[in-house]
Amino acid sequence: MEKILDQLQEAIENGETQKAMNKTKDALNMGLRTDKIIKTAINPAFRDLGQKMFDGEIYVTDVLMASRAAHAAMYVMEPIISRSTGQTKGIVTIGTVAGDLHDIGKNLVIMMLQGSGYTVIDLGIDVPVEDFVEAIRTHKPDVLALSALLTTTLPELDATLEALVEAGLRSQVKVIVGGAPVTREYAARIKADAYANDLFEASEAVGDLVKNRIGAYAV
Ligand code: B1M
Repeated sequence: MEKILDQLQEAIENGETQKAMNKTKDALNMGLRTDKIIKTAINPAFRDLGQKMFDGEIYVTDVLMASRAAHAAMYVMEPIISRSTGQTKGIVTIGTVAGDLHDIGKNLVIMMLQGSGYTVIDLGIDVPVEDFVEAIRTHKPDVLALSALLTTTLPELDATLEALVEAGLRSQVKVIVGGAPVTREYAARIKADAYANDLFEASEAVGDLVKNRIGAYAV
């Protein structure tokens, strides 16, 4: 069982899209759960890639190829993760902050939220503060979910929360923040309502926020 996940991880790291899709299908056919596939093959692939990129062993183009292979694996799992429940549990507007092009983690969070029954409005990547503010006015979501993957784009989380206060919208929406460099302490400092470390925590935290509960992920 573990061998298939090693092979999937390797296929993603090598940017082998077709192989990544086939291995994901094989893993599902063997009865492996999507959360196990994500945690044991996809996440470690990006941990390795990140280290190799940091060490200068690979280039951005290699990471892009790997991203494509990971997207393909996610595409195979999407119908299982995003099984619609028919009725929406709440509306979540999500985006990656300005200056940041990373969206693999955000897209996993979206899949998880959709699979858990939320309506998700995805603003995409590199989203300016003003667009988040406008989206709150237009869509009136229950939750605003902000993703940041670079230490240099972390301040955009703070800037977005401040802009919501300035626009008089802060009390109308709960805000959850996440992404590799984000910590619970940082989330508390910028007065976000919740922080989540991964897609599973994000889904539980959004559940708490929508029900207006102070849950385990409140900051
Ligand atoms: Co980028 N990159 N990258 N990169 N990249 C990192 C983040 C980095 C850590 C790599 C490294 O140096 N070791 C580093 C950041 C260093 C830092 O800031 N401290 C880095 C850098 C430096 C850069 C560039 C500057 C490189 C360059 O050009 N010289 C550049 C910046 C571009 C930009 O954004 N302006 C860049 C570019 C890219 C690519 C475009 C090539 C590609 C992104 C492709 C894409 O996303 N479509 C890329 C990738 C893939 C990575 C790594 C290798 C992998 C990120 C990833 O997708 N992980 C990454 C290294 C690493 O993370 N180990 C790296 C897998 C994903 C499932 O995890 O995104 O963490 P993650 O999401 C998780 C959680 O964080 C959480 O849940 C997700 C699922 O469990 N989560 C949330 C995420 N958002 C959430 C929101 C929530 C809750 C939870 O609520 C709202």
